[in-house]
Amino acid sequence: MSEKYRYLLELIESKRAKLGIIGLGQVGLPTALSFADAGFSVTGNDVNKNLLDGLAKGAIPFEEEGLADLLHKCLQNNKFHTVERTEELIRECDVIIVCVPTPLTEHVRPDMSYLEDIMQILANSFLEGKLVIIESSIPPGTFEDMILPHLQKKNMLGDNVWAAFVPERLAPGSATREIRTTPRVIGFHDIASGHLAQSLYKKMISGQVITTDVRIAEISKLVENTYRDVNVALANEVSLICEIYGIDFKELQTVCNSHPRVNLHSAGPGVGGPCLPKDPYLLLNPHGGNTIESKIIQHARNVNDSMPRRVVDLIASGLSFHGKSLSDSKIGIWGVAYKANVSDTRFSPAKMVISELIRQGSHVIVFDPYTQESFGGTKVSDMWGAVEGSDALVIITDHNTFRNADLDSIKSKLSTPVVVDTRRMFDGNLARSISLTYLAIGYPGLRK
Ligand code: SAJ
Repeated sequence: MSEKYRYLLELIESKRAKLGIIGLGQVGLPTALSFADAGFSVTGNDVNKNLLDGLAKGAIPFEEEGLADLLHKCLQNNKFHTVERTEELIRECDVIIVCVPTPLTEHVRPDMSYLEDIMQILANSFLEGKLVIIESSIPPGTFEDMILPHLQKKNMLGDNVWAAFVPERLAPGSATREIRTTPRVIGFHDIASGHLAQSLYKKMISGQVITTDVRIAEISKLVENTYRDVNVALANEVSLICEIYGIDFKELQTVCNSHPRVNLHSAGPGVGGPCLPKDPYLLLNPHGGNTIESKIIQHARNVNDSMPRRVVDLIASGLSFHGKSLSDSKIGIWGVAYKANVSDTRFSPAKMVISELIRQGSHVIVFDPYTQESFGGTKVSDMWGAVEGSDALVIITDHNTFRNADLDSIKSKLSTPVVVDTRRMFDGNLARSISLTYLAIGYPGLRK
């Protein structure tokens, strides 16, 4: 191994290596602060200058348990700072970790523009002696056919520059905890890069570090989220079958999951967030290749995308039970975030539900304790403001805030006693026993 390699390894081992994180979103920021907390000096950079200004003042841009405390700590002990120019970060740092988004285009194809912009800057930078890590999710083939050619423009991989793909595995909402304990996958092309990346991540995480070929690492990331998406789709489809049989999906789930090899997921209003609705499409669209056909993966996407329509149908049937329709009703919504206790509303099923209700003429009142987003509904700042005088209360996100709400209070405040509980937060039997018109995904329908 070269002198430069040994020098960089020693910097990493002694935590004297300077780390630079490009992209300070829901992956980059927890990653930056966790490495800083582990003892490294970390520099962050993002195209969003307001975000950088806020971070310098200790403000975190999204809801994430423990992140604000971590930021304050890392600012106080001078382990974390930001720079406005990506070139400056690259110049300053020994290890560069890229955490920019790879979303979808409007044609449901991977949008690689953010990553390509960063790779252009890296290709034109002095990279000798540096390790570059890609954490962004990427279509299979991207590392070898796009990332490496950029990094090797002026350098030689494994000789004077090193690179690895280390897919992020952060679950929003428990990111600061899980980042240290979830096993990490290190994908590499040359052994020296794999070794450097492994020694770096072992300094920050207590979980297992798994090393593998870079192509396996690329595909594993996408398959993990596709696995979850397909399983949620199965749960959603089974919930519709339960409605036909007139049985309770939740009870069925408990019974089935007593089998040691069954893990029936939870049915709900649909699948949102920055990962699950997107990664199946990255999996099926290899870098520079044709779209791969997969009936099961595409069907799962379609099932999950169809669930918000099912929610609107449930609301309509609850109202019609009381002789009302969507167009003459006021509807209160609890929760617009894509899942419990986060502020993220990307791809949230709430968007389609609220838009469709508004399109059909409903007056929609929205409460979510974590976000100002209301998808066109009228935002209220108190959860009971969405219930008072409404013809239906619809729970879309199972935030803890709603967990202890009392069904009697809900009933007394509603104008028409309809509750549509897409997350099964409440006991349906109890709700119906106090004459609430209770409807839920995978729950027996109403009888006149
Ligand atoms: N959902 C259901 N039923 C379920 C589970 C989830 O309807 O049984 C819905 C949620 O309500 C939400 C969506 O699916 O709308 C996604 O939520 P999630 O908790 O499954 O996942 P994310 O998107 O927050 O995080 C996922 C995680 N991946 C896996 O669990 C395989 C996380 O570990 C990844 O790091 C993250 O994607 C990512 O960044 O890729």
